[in-house]
Amino acid sequence: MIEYRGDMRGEGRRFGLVVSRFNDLITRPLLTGAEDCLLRHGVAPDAIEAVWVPGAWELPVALRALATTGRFDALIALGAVIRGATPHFEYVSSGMTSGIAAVGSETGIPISFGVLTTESIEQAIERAGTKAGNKGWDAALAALEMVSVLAQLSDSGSGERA
Ligand code: INI
Repeated sequence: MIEYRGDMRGEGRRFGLVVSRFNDLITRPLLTGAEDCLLRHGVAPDAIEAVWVPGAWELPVALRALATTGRFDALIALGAVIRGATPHFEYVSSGMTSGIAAVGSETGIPISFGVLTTESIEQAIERAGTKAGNKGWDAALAALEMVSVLAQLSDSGSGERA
């Protein structure tokens, strides 16, 4: 069996992060976690670019703009959609998730999903660097792995053996 497994080495790789300003009490620590993860895995500081957008709804269009620059090996989406009491949550979350998935599949650039969708602010805080870890860090780790595994697949050629 031939297996491909990504590593987490970030040397020479470039990452674009798109982060939502809505709920920035939560999204700033997600960004800090993602950046910290990339730096600790060897990504150069000037190979990380972060773009702020107003809210999670705006993430897909900014991700698409970054994807089409050709500058990035992977992108990371960061945001926090908190349910509260209105149906707005459902519209924002479903538009944002399907939009992000479409950008990834249409451009072929891996996009890590570091957007919290929670019932409460407390649940979001738990996932932004407190007792449930930091989902920004986790999303960055997934991006590193995807870049590596896609590079291996593209190096693997047609599969024909001499
Ligand atoms: N944007 C978020 O990122 N999180 C939310 O919880 C949220 N809620 O609940 O309203 C939210 N709304 C704003 C939305 O993303 C857009 O920025 C806005 O509608 C302007 O297009």
